[in-house]
This record gives sequence, C-alpha cells and structure tokens, in this order.
Amino acid sequence: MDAFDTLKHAFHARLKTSQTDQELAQLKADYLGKKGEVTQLMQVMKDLSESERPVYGQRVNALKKELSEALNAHKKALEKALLEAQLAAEKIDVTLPGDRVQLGARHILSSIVESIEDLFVGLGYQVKEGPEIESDEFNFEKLNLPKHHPARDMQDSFYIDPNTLLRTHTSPVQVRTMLEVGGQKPVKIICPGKVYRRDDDDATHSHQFMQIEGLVVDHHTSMADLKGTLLKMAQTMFGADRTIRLRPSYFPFTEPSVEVDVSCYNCDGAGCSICKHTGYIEILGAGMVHDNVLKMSGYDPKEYQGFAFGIGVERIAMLKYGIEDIRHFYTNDMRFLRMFNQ
Ligand code: FA5
Repeated sequence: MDAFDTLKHAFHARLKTSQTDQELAQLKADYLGKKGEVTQLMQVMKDLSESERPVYGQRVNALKKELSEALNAHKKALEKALLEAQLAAEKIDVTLPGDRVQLGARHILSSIVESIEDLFVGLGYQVKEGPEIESDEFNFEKLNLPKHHPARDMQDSFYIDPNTLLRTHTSPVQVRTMLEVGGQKPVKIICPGKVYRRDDDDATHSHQFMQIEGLVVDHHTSMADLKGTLLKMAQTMFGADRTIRLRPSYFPFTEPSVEVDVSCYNCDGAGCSICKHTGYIEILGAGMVHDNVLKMSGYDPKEYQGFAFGIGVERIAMLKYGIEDIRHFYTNDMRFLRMFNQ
C-alpha cells in the first residue's frame, strides 16, 4: 500500500465512527483543511520530476474529490437518520382516545351579579367598582359613622392599620362616586363586590361575602322611587308575582331606613318552612340617604335627595336555589358547582 491507500484507509475508518456534525467537521479539517493530510501530500510535488508531477497532481485531486464526496454522503445519511428518529419519536396515534377537556362555567354568584347588573343597566344605572382595601373615612366616617359610634359594632372589621381596613360593605363606593361628581350632578349606580367581616363562619355567615350596593341621587328622589325599584328587582329575581314589604330599621347612613322582605316564592305568602311561616323573606337593607352623608359628599340636601340599598348576594342565591349552607359557594366542590351549569 502506498501513502494514498494508507491515508484513504485511515480516513474511512474515522468516517465510519463519526456520528455528529462536530466529528465530521473535525474530520474534514484534518484531511481536507489547509493543513490537512491531503494538502500535505501536495507538498511532495516540488521533489518530483516534471513528468511525474501531472500524474501525481491528478491522483491528489482525485483523492480530494473522493474524500469530499464520501464526507458529504455520510453527512446526508446522518441527517436522514436523525430526521427519521425524530419523526418516529413525535408520531401521534390519532386512533387513541383523547384527554377530556373539563369545561368551566360561570360561578353561580357571578351569574346572579350579572343578572342584577343587566336589570339595572337596563334602568339606566352605571356599574361602579371600588377598592376592597378601604380607608376608615370612606367605609365609616363619611357614612355618618364617626370613630367610636356604637353602630360600628354592627360590622366587625378586619383592620390593617388604624385608618385602613378590608371594606365591610359596598357602601363606601357610594361615597367615592358622590365625591367624584363633587356633589353637583345626579348619580345612578350599582356596585357589586366582595366585602369582609370578622363574623364566625357558619351556615349563614361567611367572613368574606358579596354585596351589591345601589345608589340614586337626584332632585326629587323619593321613598316611592326606592320602593318601585326594589319591587322590580324582587320580581326579576324571584318571579313576576312577588310583592315586597318594607319594615322600619336602622342604618346610620340612611334615614328613614328599612329592611325589605319579599313575599315567599315557595308558598306565595301562605306560610311554609322557607319563610319560617311568616309569608315573607328578608332580602336587603335600604333607605333614603342621610342628610349628613349627602353633605359630607358635597351635596346640598335641599337640592338633592337619594336612596340606597345593599343586597347580600349569597343570601339571595341561597333563597333562590334552596342552598342550606353558605360555605358551599367557596369550597369549590365540583358536584355543587356543576348543578348550576347551564
Ligand atoms: C349593610 O351592609 C349596608 N351597607 C346595606 C345598606 C346599603 C343599607 C345602603 C342601607 C343603604 P347589612 O350589614 O345588613 O347592611 O348587610 C347587608 C346584607 O349583607 C345582609 O342583608 C346579608 O344578606 C349580607 N350579610 C351580612 N353579613 C353577612 C355575612 N357574614 N355573610 C354573608 N352575608 C352577610
């Protein structure tokens, strides 16, 4: 074997075991590069006679071509094998059964909030939101509940610092909205949202629950407007035949204040276990906005009057669907949540 055969033999031996692009690039450099083995063969030319040179030169070129073609062919074969392996790994068996995608649905509390929003937007109200972390000033003081007022005990609160708390009701959004318009324009809003109280959790109380606040401030707003609005809401939620009843009550921010009962949707007022044999079910608190509240938000009570109401959303849902424990809304038991999927 001459030097050509030895070189060829060694090249093919390495080519056979080269599996990566890197190995192939190195092999190419070692044999066909500037300082590669084949290039070095050329250096012998200067020691050859005139007649030997062309033949030698042709042999070197032929060798160069052969090695280069072998390299390319090997590279292509490697790429093909790699692609085939990748395709095999990514193969999908379309005949296998698919994974079932669990479809979500609206939470029942959201559905109730939306249906009440729809009703009031239809009556020309705006939907407003406010922060859940609220100042003592907006949650209490500007609602006619100065510090140390005994009625603050009606809403046991989570304080963050002496002037900041988790809002105990949605009523501070009333204050924020009235101040926004500077006591100069009528206001007609509803405000849904989460509220927080230090109540012990039981079947009818939760430390976090939802309320929807309603507020109308305008020239000549009366108790009759409040009653008509609440009747419409009760009929939308509990059926067109419902009637409502107002009972005197007390809230520091309304005067007069009322508790509102709806005639029992189950027994139509005759008396049953749902209405505790009274024929009526309590659904919300309401009243005419207190003069002090109007004044503190920049209104002149001689020019403007207002009415306001606050509904507990969970209690409405419990009544409407006969749910006995408020905690069902928050424990995310799929069997419970699915009952309301429409
Ligand atoms: C208020 O929060 C007043 N801001 C409502 C209001 C607004 C009156 C405007 C007048 C004018 P009250 O504390 O009664 O009122 O709460 C309103 C409703 O929230 C209750 O009727 C009840 O449905 C619900 N609620 C109160 N505490 C809880 C609780 N711990 N868990 C679930 N729901 C509750």
